[in-house]
Amino acid sequence: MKNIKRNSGIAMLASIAIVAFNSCSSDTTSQPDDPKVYKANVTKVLEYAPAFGQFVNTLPPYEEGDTVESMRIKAEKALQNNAVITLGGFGGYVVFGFDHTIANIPGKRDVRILGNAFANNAEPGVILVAYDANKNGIPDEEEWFEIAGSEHEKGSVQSGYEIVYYRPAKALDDSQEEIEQYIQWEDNLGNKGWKKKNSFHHQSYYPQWVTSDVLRFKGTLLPANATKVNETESGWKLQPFAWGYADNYPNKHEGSTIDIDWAVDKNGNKANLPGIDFIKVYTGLNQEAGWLGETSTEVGGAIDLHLDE
Ligand SMILES: [Ca+2]
Ligand SMILES: [Ca+2]
Ligand SMILES: [Ca+2]
Repeated sequence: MKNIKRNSGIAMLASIAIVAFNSCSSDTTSQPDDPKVYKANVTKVLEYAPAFGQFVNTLPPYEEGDTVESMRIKAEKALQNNAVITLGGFGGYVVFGFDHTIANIPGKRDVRILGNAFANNAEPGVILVAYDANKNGIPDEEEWFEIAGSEHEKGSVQSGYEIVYYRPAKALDDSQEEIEQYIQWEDNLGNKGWKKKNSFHHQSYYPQWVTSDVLRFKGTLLPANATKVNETESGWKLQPFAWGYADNYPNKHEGSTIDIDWAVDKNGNKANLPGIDFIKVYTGLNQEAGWLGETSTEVGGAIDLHLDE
């Protein structure tokens, strides 16, 4: 009896050892990056740098003592939870990433970028994508490619556009002068003027954690999309572009998705990326639409459509 037990015990130990060996060897041969463990949504924000805007300092909220880094963390938490952050006027941007490479599946759209667009309220942002080709965990300058959307294709965009905004010197007193002549700006096409404040948002529109008195942005300027229909509160319509921009269609609409195949290099040639690790979105319009104020892209995360399936 004793011997039999002992033998079966040895046999059991041997089989456990074999199982352990097998699982060990299968671990080394199977894909270490099993797609099921990855998150479909944004996991990190690398940079948050809005321009001026009526939701700046509130989406996400600025508090006394906040820094570039603490605001980056607030933006990161917002995107992880699909809460929107504002990018302010032209050029303001956010750079975010994922815990895996989003595959570029041929013939399919790959990523949905979330915003807060609704009918007649499209505030299109330009999208750039980066594949971490050198695997150093950061998007290097030469790894960025622009998504060429419908307006790029039509040739109605202005590339190499640059704008400068100056910190407002006036006190926040909601006087008529402050409302009309709030933030001074100029661009590299010789345009300049004042960005207005409005009667709905009383906080500073200049990012309060930024120590510089000047905000500089450059990128591709999209054509104006606002039309004034009448003088009522709903009288301004911000029409969406056909495809290829952020905060341009409601989140469930196909228009909020992009195909990585739309990415092009600086000469407009297809980038042919196998996938992407990082996305940058910046406000693409320098436009003010009456009582609506400045047009500002909002971002609320992004979804890998292949993991979401
Ligand atoms: Ca694709
Ligand atoms: Ca890199
Ligand atoms: Ca918006």
